[in-house]
Amino acid sequence: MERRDAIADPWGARTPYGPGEQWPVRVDSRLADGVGERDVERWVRAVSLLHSNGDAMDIAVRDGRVVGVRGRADDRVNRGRLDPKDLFGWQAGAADDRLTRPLVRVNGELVETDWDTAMSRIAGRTRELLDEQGPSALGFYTTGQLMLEEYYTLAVIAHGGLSTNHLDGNTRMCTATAAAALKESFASDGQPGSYADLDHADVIALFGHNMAETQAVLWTRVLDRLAGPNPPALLCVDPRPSPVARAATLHLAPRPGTNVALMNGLLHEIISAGHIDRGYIDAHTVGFDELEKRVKEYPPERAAEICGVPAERIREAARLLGTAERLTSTVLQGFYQSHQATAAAVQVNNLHLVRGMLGRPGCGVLQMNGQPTAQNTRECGADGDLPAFRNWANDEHIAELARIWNIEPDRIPHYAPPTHAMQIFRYAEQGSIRMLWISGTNPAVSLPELARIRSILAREGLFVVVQDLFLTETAQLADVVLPAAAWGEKTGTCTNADRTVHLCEQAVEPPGEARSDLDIFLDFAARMELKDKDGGPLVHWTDPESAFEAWKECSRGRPCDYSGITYAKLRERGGIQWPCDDRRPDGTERLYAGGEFFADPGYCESYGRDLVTGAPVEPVEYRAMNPAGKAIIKAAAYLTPHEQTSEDHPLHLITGRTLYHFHTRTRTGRAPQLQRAAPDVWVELSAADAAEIGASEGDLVEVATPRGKVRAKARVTEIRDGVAFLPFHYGYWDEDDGTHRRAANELTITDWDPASKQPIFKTAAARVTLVRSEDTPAPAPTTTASAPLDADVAPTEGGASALADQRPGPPTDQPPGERG
Ligand SMILES: Nc1nc2c(c(=O)[nH]1)N[C@H]1C(S)=C(S)[C@@H](COP(=O)(O)OP(=O)(O)OC[C@H]3O[C@@H](n4cnc5c(=O)[nH]c(N)nc54)[C@H](O)[C@@H]3O)O[C@H]1N2
Ligand SMILES: Nc1nc2c(c(=O)[nH]1)N[C@H]1C(S)=C(S)[C@@H](COP(=O)(O)OP(=O)(O)OC[C@H]3O[C@@H](n4cnc5c(=O)[nH]c(N)nc54)[C@H](O)[C@@H]3O)O[C@H]1N2
Ligand SMILES: [Mo]
Repeated sequence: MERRDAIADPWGARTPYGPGEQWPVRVDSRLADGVGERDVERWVRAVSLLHSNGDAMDIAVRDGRVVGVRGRADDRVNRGRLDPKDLFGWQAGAADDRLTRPLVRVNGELVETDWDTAMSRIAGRTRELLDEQGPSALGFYTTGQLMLEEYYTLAVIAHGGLSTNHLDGNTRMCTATAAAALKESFASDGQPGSYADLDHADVIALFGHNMAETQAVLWTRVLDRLAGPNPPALLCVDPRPSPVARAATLHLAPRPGTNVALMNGLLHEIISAGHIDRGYIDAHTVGFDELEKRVKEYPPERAAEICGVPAERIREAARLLGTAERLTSTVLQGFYQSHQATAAAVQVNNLHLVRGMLGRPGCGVLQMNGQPTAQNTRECGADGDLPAFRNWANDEHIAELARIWNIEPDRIPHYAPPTHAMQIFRYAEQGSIRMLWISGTNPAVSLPELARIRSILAREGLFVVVQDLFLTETAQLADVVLPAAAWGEKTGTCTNADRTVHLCEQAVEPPGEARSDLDIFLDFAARMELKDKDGGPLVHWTDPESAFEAWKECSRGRPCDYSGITYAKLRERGGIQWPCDDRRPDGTERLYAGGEFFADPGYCESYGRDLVTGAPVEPVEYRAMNPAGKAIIKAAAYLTPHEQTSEDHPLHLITGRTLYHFHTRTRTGRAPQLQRAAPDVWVELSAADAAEIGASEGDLVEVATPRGKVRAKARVTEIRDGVAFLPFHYGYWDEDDGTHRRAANELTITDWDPASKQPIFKTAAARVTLVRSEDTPAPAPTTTASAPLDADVAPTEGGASALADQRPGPPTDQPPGERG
């Protein structure tokens, strides 16, 4: 057994392997100080909840408390590995400031109350609003961090019970573009590829995805391939010097917001060099001619000019992608959170379609998810879409759903596409949405343009319910706060970015009176007396397993078919990839083998949208364009970002993440090892841009956009000139000072991609000025994309409190009977 400082060495020891071999096992574990494996009373099956990778783990329990975690050697996703957030993040569950009782606002103050008072206040207000105005007064804003059973229950309540169209998730900020890009190209959500494609690929391309920091275990899989025989070539497209960029064979650092131009330049070269699969294109796709015509306008010199990348580098990248025999690509927020998000992500699908590289080992696209269960939000329809990838514009699909729920079809709103989150907040601002129920998300830190969000949440006349673990910035603005049970305190299923379904089981009791989100939604459904058309309860399940069984029926025959999965099977086998049914009892590694798609006009989830205006394509247009249900190649012209840099605001501001924190830090900020690794906000600047304002490492600067100002210490890095980067993890105030704001979203703009409606967190124009020189370095990690140029900055380390075990090789101490 080896120990490592998992803060200083987040990816751990290499276990090299070659193409087509199985990724070796390495079991990572971390127990509380003073606890040994012998002291653990029970290991309970779970899955990681601080990213979308879906790493399987066991929770160690002693005396009714969580005392540690261990990766599961037998699971297809991580083969035993855990990342630093998984190794230390569980400590937040036992934080002494967890919410333990409901709160209601009385004379302006939040005061403790009992469940009955809190829930009857919510049900009472709902009834009043339904009587006064009808369903359009009710909005629900949920998350990508609950469990499948919870989302499905919420979706049935909102769509089938209350008949409101105003239901969305924070997945709108996160992976709406993944869904939209898959719907554009394949007419349905559903990840084509599999993590196992990384075992086979000879070229791996990461588009706007800092996998090393955001799916750290998946990155160890890439590192292990790079360390093994016949390693793949790695292409990185990111303006920052991320660990991915440092490991890459080729790194392109485009100007933010120019991804479409870059992709068109790459496709121009690939098509003109004839690196395409004509047979595949003719047999399995529509739309190639338009793409060929469109990309003719983007010779490498033009793309180079727009993106600020040398034309020769674009040619090199095109050769790499064009001559790959097994290409695996991933796409994430560098593409998704910009003004042409869907158009850019679709070009990655096009790359795979023109090269015929789908549905075979090593030939996969991963339009990545971010949050642990964003996939379930989308499947269950808690993002406003209809459950099980049904098509809101297809009356047959509405009728089918109505049959499953035993209600009249007209109770399911489908007069227009579901209301997206940014529009829900707009309606709340205008006063037509009068109740907003927020679960598992902290919009007062994570939505764009916070000054506006604060004023909406504080509005007189908007009844705000917040369901969370902590009294977050958002909860502080609520009328009712409901204390939720956390990971480890409840049971349910979670599906990761490669369609792997895991069971995550309850290990300990929630603190105080906290309840699972499922129990809260079930209580609400009962109080509202939601009925089917025979007078029976609309929500007829009572616990996680019966909710899962109901969901299975809803998913039967659809692309995300769960009908062949049971809790017992998940306990026995670990992760299973959907679709899984009678015909495919072991699940499905890759979608679209043999060029079969879910795109038939009568079956598909979506007819697509216009990439420029976002207008939905009409059913008749779709039938005419794609009668045989092939994959759709959609071309796009590059459009300039909405907010341009200027003399006043000369820098491109991008925002994002660091390895050690998760989002608004409600959990990672309460894990001492993680908090110490990145204790406060910083801003990354290039040496030239820092010099321009007379700043150097650690100096205090102010970052300003037309929306607001933030103060942060400067970290000087190898970031592309002209670009500044702010992590968005830090809430309102500078903790030492209490006067200057520090949340990145004080600066971001209320604007979104027309097709996916995903907000633009990654292109704004900003001005950075020096506030004062300081002689301590920025509080930014040195192990990550924020690695300093200044060699004197002390390296990020966790020390004695951050040791974790790593055990290579097959596990000897995990007999099957012992597993959860
Ligand atoms: N440690 C950690 N891991 C996480 C999370 C977390 O908070 N912390 N959150 C999870 C969630 S919900 C998500 S959505 C994922 C997000 O995972 P990622 O998408 O990997 O993370 P980001 O930091 O948002 O953005 C990725 C990269 O996009 C680059 N970028 C910015 N603008 C552009 C551009 O115009 N073009 C290109 N090509 N690149 C650009 C940035 O420099 C950044 O390195 O991470 C998940 N995993
Ligand atoms: N500037 C900028 N802004 C961004 C992004 C960016 O890159 N830049 N990224 C966007 C993206 S991709 C995302 S995903 C969002 C994330 O933004 P948020 O969703 O707002 O971030 P979190 O901090 O994860 O908030 C989740 C909340 O749920 C609570 N919670 C955790 N588990 C449970 C549970 O089981 N039940 C309940 N009821 N509550 C629970 C947590 O305590 C926390 O308060 O931010 C978006 N905002
Ligand atoms: Mo996300």
